[in-house]
Amino acid sequence: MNRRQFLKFTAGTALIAALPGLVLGAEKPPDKRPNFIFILIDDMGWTDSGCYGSGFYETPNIDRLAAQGMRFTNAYAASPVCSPTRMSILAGKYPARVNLTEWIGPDEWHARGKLTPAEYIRQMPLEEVTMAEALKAAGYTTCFVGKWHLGNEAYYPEHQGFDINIGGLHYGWPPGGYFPPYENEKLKDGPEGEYLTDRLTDESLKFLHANRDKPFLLYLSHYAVHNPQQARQYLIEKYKTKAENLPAHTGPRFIPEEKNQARQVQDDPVYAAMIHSVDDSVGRIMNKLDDSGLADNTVVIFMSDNGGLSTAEGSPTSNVPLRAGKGWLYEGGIREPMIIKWPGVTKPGSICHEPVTSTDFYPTMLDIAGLPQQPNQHVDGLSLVPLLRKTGGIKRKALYWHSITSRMMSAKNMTSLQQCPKKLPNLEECFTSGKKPLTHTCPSQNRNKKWKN
Ligand SMILES: [Ca+2]
Repeated sequence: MNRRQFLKFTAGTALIAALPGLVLGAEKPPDKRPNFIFILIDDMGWTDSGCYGSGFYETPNIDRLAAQGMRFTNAYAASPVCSPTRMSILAGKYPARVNLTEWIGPDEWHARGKLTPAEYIRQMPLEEVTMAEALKAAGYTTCFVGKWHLGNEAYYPEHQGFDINIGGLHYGWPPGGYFPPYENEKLKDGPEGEYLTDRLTDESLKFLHANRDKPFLLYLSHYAVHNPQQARQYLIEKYKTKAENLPAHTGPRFIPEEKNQARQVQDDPVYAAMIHSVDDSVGRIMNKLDDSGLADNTVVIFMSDNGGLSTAEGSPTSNVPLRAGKGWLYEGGIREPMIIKWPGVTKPGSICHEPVTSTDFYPTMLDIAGLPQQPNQHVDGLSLVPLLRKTGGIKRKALYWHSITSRMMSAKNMTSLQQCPKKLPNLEECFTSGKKPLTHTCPSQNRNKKWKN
């Protein structure tokens, strides 16, 4: 070995010592950070699935997710309508804190009677560091699929931390309906007969496949089961037959709710068919996780953004035993189905009765990912990890709601406060006992007052 050869050898040895993986071609150790799939359903009511008590809708896959994870019985949306709850999930703040206290739409759609709608902002501000931005900054690939409804194009998902936006618009419903043409500039039309819920699932599966080797956040925000009520015909037929064979309903089909009527029975075939397709979506996602080996390292969260539509716009579902539904600050408007599966941590089939709310996801997901909390951002959220691990409770004195809404469903502006740890009514007992559940709601005197610390 001459001097030149020696220098080359020693330089190479030094490099090998410094970067063994690079020089020897060893594979980079796999990134074991957990993936997240957040499945948000629009307008799905607390009792709209089998595991939450529906005897009409068939949801074997949502029930399977519950059987594999933890099901919450006292989980709340921060608002009884879409946009505010969506902001609360992504920003970890109560809607009143940022004054996004109403679903985003033209003023005339909110004006009711002699009341002037209170002011509210028409977008989630870009200054909010969203859950997606926090995960993206930590190296996660982030994908948004479905309904956004948090501002116009300047505020779309791609400006709020999502690498990919499939179908997310300022609309609060599918502008072209559930079949092509979708009239959605963020989603190319599929073939005739394609169903939107299935398509959004297809897109989600493609994302999962393409990103299976790196940590990701998939935020699948279905347009379903929001109006318009449209579903696959063969499923409608299935539930028509089922409805016709239900035992005769005893008692009123509707009961008064102020100037409205609240549906008391679940037997709408189209709505059932829409729920069925949502359930199929959950099943296909879970199967994909199983088939691709991702299931053990992917946290799956399931939630709805407000209560079931039971007192207006066709009233396709019932939230009994809860009072009222979407748009109201009674329990039917804000209590939600919520399931979290954290593989290896949540005990399969476990149930949690602790009151939790939609602002809690952000700190919870950071905690699960091993990322630092951002207390200045998710100021109204608490990490649910002690509940998921069953190592302790969460320290919260009360939950708060404030809704400026003066709309077709609730004629009043309302605030609500739920004291914790005050014992809540056990609503599962209500199923069997027929007792009328309690509510914690009162009219607001300060409809245009900003949240104060
Ligand atoms: Ca909604």
